[in-house]
Amino acid sequence: MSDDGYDHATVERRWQEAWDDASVYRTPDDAEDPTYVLGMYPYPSGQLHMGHVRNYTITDAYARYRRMRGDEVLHPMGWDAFGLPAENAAKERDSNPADWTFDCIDTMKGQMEAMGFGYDWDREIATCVPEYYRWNQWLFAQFREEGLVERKAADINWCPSCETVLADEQVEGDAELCWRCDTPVEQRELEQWFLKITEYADELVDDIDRLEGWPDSVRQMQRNWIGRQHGARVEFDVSGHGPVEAFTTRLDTIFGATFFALAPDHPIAEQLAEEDDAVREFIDHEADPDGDEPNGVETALTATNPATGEEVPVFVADFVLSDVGTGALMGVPGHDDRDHVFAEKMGVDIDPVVAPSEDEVPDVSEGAFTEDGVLVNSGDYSGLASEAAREQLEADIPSAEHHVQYRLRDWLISRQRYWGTPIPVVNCPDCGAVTVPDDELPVELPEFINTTGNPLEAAEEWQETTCPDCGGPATRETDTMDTFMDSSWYFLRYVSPDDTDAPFDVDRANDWMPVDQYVGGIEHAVMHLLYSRFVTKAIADLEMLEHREPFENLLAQGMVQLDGEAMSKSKGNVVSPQAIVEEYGADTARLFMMEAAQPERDFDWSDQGVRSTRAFLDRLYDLVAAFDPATADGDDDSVAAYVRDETAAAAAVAREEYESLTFNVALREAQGLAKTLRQYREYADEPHAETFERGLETVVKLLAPVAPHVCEELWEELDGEGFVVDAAWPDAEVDRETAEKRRRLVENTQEDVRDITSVAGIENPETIDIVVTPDWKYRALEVAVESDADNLISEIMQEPEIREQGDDAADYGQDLQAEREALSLTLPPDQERAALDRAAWLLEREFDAEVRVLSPDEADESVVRKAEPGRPAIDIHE
Ligand code: ANZ
Ligand code: ZN
Repeated sequence: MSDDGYDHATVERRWQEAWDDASVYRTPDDAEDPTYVLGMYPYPSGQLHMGHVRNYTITDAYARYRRMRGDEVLHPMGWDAFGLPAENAAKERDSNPADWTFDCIDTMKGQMEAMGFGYDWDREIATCVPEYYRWNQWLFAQFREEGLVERKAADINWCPSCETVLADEQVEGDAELCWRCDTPVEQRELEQWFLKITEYADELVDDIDRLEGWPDSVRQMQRNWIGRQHGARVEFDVSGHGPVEAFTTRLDTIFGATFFALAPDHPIAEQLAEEDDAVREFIDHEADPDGDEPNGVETALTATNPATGEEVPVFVADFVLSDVGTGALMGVPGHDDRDHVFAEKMGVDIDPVVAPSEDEVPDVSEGAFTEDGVLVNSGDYSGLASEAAREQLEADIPSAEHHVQYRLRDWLISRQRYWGTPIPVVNCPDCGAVTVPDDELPVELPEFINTTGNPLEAAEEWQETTCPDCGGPATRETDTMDTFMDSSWYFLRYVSPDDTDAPFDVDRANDWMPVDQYVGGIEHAVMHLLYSRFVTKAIADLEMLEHREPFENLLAQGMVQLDGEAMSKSKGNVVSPQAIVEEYGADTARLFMMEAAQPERDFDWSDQGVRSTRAFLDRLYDLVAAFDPATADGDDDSVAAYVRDETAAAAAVAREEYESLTFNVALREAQGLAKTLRQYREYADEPHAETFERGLETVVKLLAPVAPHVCEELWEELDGEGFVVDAAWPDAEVDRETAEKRRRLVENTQEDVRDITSVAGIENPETIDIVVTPDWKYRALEVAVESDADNLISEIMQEPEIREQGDDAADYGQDLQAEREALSLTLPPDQERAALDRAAWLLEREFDAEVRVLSPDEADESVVRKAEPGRPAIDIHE
């Protein structure tokens, strides 16, 4: 027995080894349908940071909870091991990316083990080994066969410093800087490989509706990224050039189309630039597609508005984007904000053609009216509602055609880097780009060459090969794949990580997928999740998977901050998990994080908070260590009954909260119960052995998913069977609502006693009488809650037992009527009485007074009169 807590280093090491020896976290291949809990795998940067620790504690706690609920659980971990930082680090150190990466993995794996995360390490994967990336290549080949791969010249974002192509999301801010090195990004044209994610655009948007286990914010971000718009394509006749198509979502405004505008790289604009110096000058020097202000230049051309027959001016304008729609638009300054700004600048007519209502034509001289409404100044169409007008105009204008447009672009997967999956293609002078056949996969990376630019370009020997089709000399493709490819299906690989015949075992994947609970950072809300959804669907269409969505439930965890700012190396406000684990132990770090906030919320790191979490664990340890069931011979009295009630309530509430991953609330229950048990021991000297033991067991079980090591130690101390991580969740035959009513009753009563003693200036109360409500009042409340009559009083008075109370009943009826909106049923009087009886010791302890819980017939009428359901009358004597 001790009372200075526990030695975390010894305890944590001990149980990590014991779990390991017993292979506690292994998921057998023949598991039927394990609950699949997954944290987004990390990039092996070398150090686990607090964001990782939080992410993985969430999944770990949930996985452990599910295990205690009796589920088989799949909880794997792996490494997103390809990527630029390894290549850069290798260059700096003149080593190679593989060594650097595996060193980082070693370190981080050690740190994860020190945190006590319960992974099935037998299923560990690393994407940078040929055994993994060959399946990227295999999938690429399958997709190419299916027509989902395309090679085309494309304008790409090029970072001159990293000498690589960047995806749009790797270009940051208005200044367009490289996400890694902050160098301004340039545009270049290169032959690139694409995956045609746009073929799945409709399904990707439509299925978002079914992702009910995802946060709304993420669903909305996915919708916006895909950006599906319904509209029409319509032709304007451009002088000397013939019909030119424009895309519009607002065909209803066409009578107000007072100009026409072309993107600077529209073919007609490029042609004009040859003849017109002003256009040339604008395109070469003035156009700024990212600027806030729309700029443009008027051309000598005119366009015929097909609705009005009028000729309108044609501009080349930088706010018209070449890769949106057709690269041309009809300008409607009366109803589009940007067009309005542009028209004012260029002196173009601004006409209202849509109005809030027929007799309320808006003044659009100062700003556009952008909402739908009723058409005005629109010939035969005036008077139609916008929606109807769009349909009608689409039918009537010969060149108009319904068109659905997307913001989503095909996925550019080419990277001109070394440390990624080689794209399995051979370029043959005769046969073109030939896919490497299955039996020649994997195409392995050659030795790393330290050079500027793409090391694969320098690997000449590696490049030299023969064409799989004609056998003639050919060269290997030197592009590697975007690492988002690796992560777009890794969750399937965990199902059969050592499979040498296929990327994953099809039957098992059908049984085990989808991931039941996915957890990761909000920074992946768009790309990673969208690519994973796409690849899952594409794989399903290869008839390899029956599931079309990979992640059933998604939690985007909040950030760990310091003084309100995200922890980051560059800000120098990083708290190292390792230091915390050394000083306080992994359990403390885990528990502090989970109790500090709901997982979705950001929260501030607090040393004070960490210390008090550790102090709690020490007190709990001491409480358990000091308990000896052999000498505890307290009575099974009302106090014991109270403790049992609270034990059951805590288990029931915590269960619900674990279910919804609101660990902070669940943990509050465990801590509250621990406090109750401490108070019980102080109050009773010797507690009732069984009750106390059951209480301690429950606290330990409720904490075990979050603080597993110390709970394992305490479980052993309590002579629990096996590991606590395998123990069954305490079953609690109470419903939460009843438990909460009881708690509210007790708390309100405590509150009332405190108020009365302080208001009446009672310093040393001798007796506290608590008088429970008479039955008839409870009956009246029941009637009132159920009734929808206007007059509650007459409704209540229909009950004989109430009516016979006379004026008292009428008074109470009035009270009920007044509080009508807030009425809810309390515990029935017999339960109320029992609950108060059991809780009396809390008041006794607090006020050092005798506490009596009385029924109405045991008390003075004047006191009874004040008692109401849920609010007993209180009578204090000094
Ligand atoms: C006429 C019109 C009238 C439009 C109106 C809008 C409002 P949003 O604005 O996001 O809904 N557009 C078409 N092609 C474009 C291009 N290549 N570059 C830039 N803008 C282009 O997107 C749809 C609108 O974007 C289209 O509908 C078109 O302007 C503009 F009161 O046509 B609209
Ligand atoms: Zn060939």
